[in-house]
Amino acid sequence: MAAFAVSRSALAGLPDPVTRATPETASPLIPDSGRPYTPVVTLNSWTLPWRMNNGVKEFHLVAEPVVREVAPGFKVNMWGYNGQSPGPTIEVVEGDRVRIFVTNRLPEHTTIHWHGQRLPNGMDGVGGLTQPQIPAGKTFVYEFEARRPGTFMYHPHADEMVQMAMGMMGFWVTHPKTRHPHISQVDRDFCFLLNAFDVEPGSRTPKINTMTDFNIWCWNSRIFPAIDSLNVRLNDRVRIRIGNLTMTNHPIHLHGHEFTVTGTDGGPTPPASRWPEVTTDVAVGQMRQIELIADEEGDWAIHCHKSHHTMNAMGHDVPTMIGVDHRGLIGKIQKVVPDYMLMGERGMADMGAMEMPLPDNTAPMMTGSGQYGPLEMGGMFTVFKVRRGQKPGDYADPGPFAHPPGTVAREWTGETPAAARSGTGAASALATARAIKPAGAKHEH
Ligand SMILES: [Cu+2]
Repeated sequence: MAAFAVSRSALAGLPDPVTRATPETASPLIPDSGRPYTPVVTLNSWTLPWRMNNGVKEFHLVAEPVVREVAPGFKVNMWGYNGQSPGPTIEVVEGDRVRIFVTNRLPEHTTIHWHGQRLPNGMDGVGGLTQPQIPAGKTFVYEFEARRPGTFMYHPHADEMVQMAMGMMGFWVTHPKTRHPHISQVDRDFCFLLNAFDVEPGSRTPKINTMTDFNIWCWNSRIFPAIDSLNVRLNDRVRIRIGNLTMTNHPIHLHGHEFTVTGTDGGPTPPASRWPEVTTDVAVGQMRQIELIADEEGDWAIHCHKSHHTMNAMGHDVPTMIGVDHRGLIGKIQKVVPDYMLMGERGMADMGAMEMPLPDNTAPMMTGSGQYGPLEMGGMFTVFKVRRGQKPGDYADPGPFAHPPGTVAREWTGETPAAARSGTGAASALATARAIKPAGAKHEH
């Protein structure tokens, strides 16, 4: 209870903290005061409203325990800000004077570090080094000028291993105040954080001492198919900002388009330094912003390319059974263990469709269905939906792509020509060499 003892009088004069109860993607927050800008859309999250006070933008963040719906039917006890993990995105404009009140409703002290910002050293948020810790129940205030435009994030620099493993983090975007030569104006601007948790199947609270062996790979504390799709209009210029607060790197891959990396947490990259990519690695503690013209209609996958990161929690001790012939064996086992089920004899794709009994509050390992069946995906995966008919400013999910006739891979029912094999080349040359080797010849090096 002590953690909730922030009295009304202690909060007098502060902006009321705004909280949010749902994990849906909020509409972009159109600025109603201060300099104008084109707002971002934070996947399965929202932007924190502010108030202007004598020319200063005032925000109020509340660090507190939250329950995050990571996927329908799978809720996790986390720590976050203003009702959610991650916390709300903070959007300001280059040159803004920013004042952020931070109320600590956690059971232990915290701080907030403003990753990537130019600011006075004492506003950098490193507990013990640049400021005293914010004790449980207290409110501190940070104030600085948002000096350079770019893509940033915020997170505690206090009991970091625990607090970040529990989901404390948020996005920060500083928009340019005028046209910037290295920052293009885009039609859609998305952002999300890469984060990871270790939640045992059937439990509700992350294990906080896990170093690398996480099992829930999230974008903004959500897993596929609960990560909203990125819905754009054909030929939109699109920017996607990604920050990594997990303990490993994530090669983020977009299908069907090339993009360029136009910025890092260090700021916009000079155009002469850019080259086309379809995958960009986002290392630990890094931010990348990518840009592209969405000029191919369709439902394009966007995902981490580490295949274990596009799955949800699974047993780690499952042996590889591909190619093992179990015929005859399974019936014998089922006489003793009636629920015995065989996994993976022909690969593990069947898992995507299988209705396995799962412990309560557990996400299926591979899931999500498209118009052609199960995707066999989880974790860090969603869909980039490009549509001719998507209205400007409309972020609603347009549903599955209607493929033009004759443009979907299909079963071949005609004559099947003999497959060419490479074995007539190198392998037979080797066989010939062996054949002509005199018996008893020694190895030469
Ligand atoms: Cu990954």
